[in-house]
Amino acid sequence: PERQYLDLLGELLANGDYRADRTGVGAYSLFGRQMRFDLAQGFPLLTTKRIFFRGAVHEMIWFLSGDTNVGYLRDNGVTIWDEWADENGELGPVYGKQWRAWTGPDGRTHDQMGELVKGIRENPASRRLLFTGWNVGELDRMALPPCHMTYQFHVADGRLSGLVFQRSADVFLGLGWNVAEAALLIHMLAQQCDLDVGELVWMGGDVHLYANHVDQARQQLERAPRQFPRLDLLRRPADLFSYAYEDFSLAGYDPHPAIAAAVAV
Ligand code: THF
Repeated sequence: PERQYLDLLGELLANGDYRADRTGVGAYSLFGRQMRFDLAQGFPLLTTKRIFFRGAVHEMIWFLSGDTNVGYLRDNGVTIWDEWADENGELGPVYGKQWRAWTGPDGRTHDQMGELVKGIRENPASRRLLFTGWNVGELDRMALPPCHMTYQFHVADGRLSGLVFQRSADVFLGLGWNVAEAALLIHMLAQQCDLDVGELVWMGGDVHLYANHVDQARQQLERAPRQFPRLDLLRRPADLFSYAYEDFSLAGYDPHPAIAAAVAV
């Protein structure tokens, strides 16, 4: 299963189209790729380099809380959003705001995540089980427009599957996190809706390898993937917004060492 990710890295090295990008770093880019992970077979956390799982859990809890200030993350030792925050730690109306309190034209707010849980429970055959962070009218106030911008869910045979559309994917640094967090969300939603986990379908638009990650990518490709770990939820919280870091238990995660790389801002 990790092979899909490694193949994508290899394809970027071989065929990525080089361009000067917004950040000034430069990147090799491909357009339109898909990966699929059967979550019943394991939790898709890369093993060819260690992914900071605790950080990913905290980021997802933070999104779900509706928070858009990096204070919570910093308090928990997660610094991944610091580069984009203003002097007060604010990021503008990014993910958490749109997921939990999208403001409509009449000024009413919409809790997309609350509605999603209700939708999965009450109308599992619906083709509208989705949420999006791409609020066009507020993009200019966001520190960064959402990368993993739209999620859709599907129930079949008692299993919950999820699809994420990511318009822009930093394949070496961010993608391992993005996949893990989408998988976490499916596990939480499935638990809350009394379903088993199904598939995670990841779809990328502009899929890229930053020029200063090329050596790291080659190093990672020399490593043999190991078995994915298993995720256990140790408690069933009252709702989707009451999970704590301690509720997530990873069994059998035996990755190769982390590989340091600079993030393009
Ligand atoms: N911008 C860019 N250029 N890449 C991204 O992946 C990205 N994001 C978020 C917003 N903008 C982005 C921020 N998420 C790391 C991980 C996730 C990030 C940003 C940075 C990172 O540096 N990870 C390192 C070290 C982690 C640590 O130990 O603190 C790693 O090795 O994984 C993607 O959504």
